[in-house]
This record gives sequence, C-alpha cells and structure tokens, in this order.
Amino acid sequence: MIAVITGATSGIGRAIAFHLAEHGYDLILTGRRKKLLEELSQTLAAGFGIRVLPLCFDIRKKEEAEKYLGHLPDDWQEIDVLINNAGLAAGFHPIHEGDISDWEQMIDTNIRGLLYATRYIAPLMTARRTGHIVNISSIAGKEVYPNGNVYCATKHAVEGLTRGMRIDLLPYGIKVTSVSPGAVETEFSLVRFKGDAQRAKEVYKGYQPLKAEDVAEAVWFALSRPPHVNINDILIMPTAQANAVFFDRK
Ligand code: NDP
Ligand code: 8X3
Repeated sequence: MIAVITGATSGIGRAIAFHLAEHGYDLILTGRRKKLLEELSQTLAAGFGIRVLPLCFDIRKKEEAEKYLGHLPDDWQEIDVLINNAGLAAGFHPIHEGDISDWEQMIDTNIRGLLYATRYIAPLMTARRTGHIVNISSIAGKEVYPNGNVYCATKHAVEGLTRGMRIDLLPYGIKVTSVSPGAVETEFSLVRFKGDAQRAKEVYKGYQPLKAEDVAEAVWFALSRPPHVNINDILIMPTAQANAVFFDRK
C-alpha cells in the first residue's frame, strides 16, 4: 500500500505518517522544510522498514505540484491513500482589518494546494478503480468564530470539495472522508500568530487539547474499515471543547 501525506513535517501530518508507517504503508511525504522532511523520512524508513519518498515543495505553487506529484516515479504510481493535510491559519483579525497576504496564503494552501494534490493523485486512483482520499478539514469547516473569517471559509470550501469529490469519484469506488478536529496542540497556533510562542500557548491553556496522534487514530479508523464501508465525516473534539467557541478552561 502507498499513501501520500501532504504537510508531513509537523503536527497532524507527521503523526499520520508514523501511524501509517506502523501499518506498513510506503509513504510519499511533502512539506517545505527540507531538513525536517528528510529526517522524518530516514526515521520512518529505518524504523519501520518501509519505502519513503520525500517531496520538498510548496503546495501553493501549481508548477511545483505538477513537477512532483504529476510525475511520480513508476514504482510510486499505485497510490492507495491521499491525505490532504497541508494547511494553516494565518492571522486572527476581524474581516475589516485582515491582512490580504494572509488571506491569500490560506486560500492558496488550504484550497488550491488541496486541489492540486487531488488533481494529480486522483487520476492514479480512478485508473485502478480504487483509493481513499482523506481531507483534513476542521471544526472551522462546520462553524465560524470571531476573527476566524477567511480560515473558516477555506475549511468550509474543503467541506464542499469533499462532498463534490465523493460524488465524482463514486463510479470508481474511491472513498472520500473528511476529518474535522477541534483544537489540536501542534505548530498551528505558532504559525497563526507568526511565531509568538506566548500567544500560541494561551490557545491551549486551562484544558487538555487534542494531540496530533488522536487525529491520526481517527484517520486510521476511517482507512481501516472494510471495502464496503466509507466513513464520510469525523468531527473530533477535545472533551473540554463544546464547539468552535466554548471551552471549559480551569
Ligand atoms: P502544523 O503547522 O503543525 O502543520 C502544518 C503542515 O502543513 C506542516 O507540515 C507544513 O509543512 C504544511 N504546510 C503548510 N503550508 C504549506 C505549503 N505552502 N506547502 C507545503 N506544505 C505546507 O499544523 P497542524 O498539524 O495542526 O495542521 C494540519 C492540518 O490540520 C491543517 O490543514 C490545519 O488546518 C488542520 N487543522 C488543525 C487543527 C489544530 O487545532 N491544530 C484543528 C483542525 C484542523 P512546512 O511548513 O514544512 O511546509
Ligand atoms: C483549527 C481549529 O478552532 O482554531 O482548525 O479553527 S480552530
């Protein structure tokens, strides 16, 4: 079995990579941070005896996505699983104060990047009439919250695309699953707040957030169902988080 995981250099993508390696998958891993990507690839290949193909590129760039995902080596073409995980929130401002380059970064990564990866990998699945695409959405794809505006909109787009993919890929027996976590302690908030570690820490203060491994387990649940079962949607939250805005902080 071969899986592609976008955004595997940290957080949820990295945890999914470990989980799938444990289950014997060969892995195609993407991300921009070359050193992290190469170290992870070596660790997984040596630790689990699997093949790993690291592809270091920016998923926002169509030409790079085509160069790497559109031209996979012959022995990497039989893709069973695509995890569309690469994504981010940038900034946290009301709509009238938002930074337009933040908006572009989120739209280009969370929507365009997911589309590019899907466009290059899905035909390899339709040709074999088998495969499973898992889109990492968010509670932000189900609800909106103050200052979440554009990030929430990108994740609402992921939800719409997931439903659309499920219809278009139905005749090919390809499963499509959306996994939507609430707060997960990863580099997510550090990225959103542009490296402000103190502010990022506040997000997870006073309650136990999800770990990336919790999300990886949910993904694995969907991937490991029998052929006739598709898990459409998983919404996974910390016990201390009721919805996008209500937290039980001690
Ligand atoms: P992290 O910041 O820890 O990981 C994000 C990953 O995406 C990194 O591997 C990063 O790699 C990659 N990435 C970001 N931009 C690009 C790009 N332009 N090109 C290639 N790769 C990119 O955050 P999470 O693990 O938390 O986020 C993973 C997914 O989960 C995202 O889609 C996020 O929206 C979603 N999510 C997160 C939640 C949370 O609370 N943490 C909750 C719900 C959903 P690199 O920097 O090396 O390029
Ligand atoms: C990440 C979780 O609630 O910050 O998608 O949007 S949230």
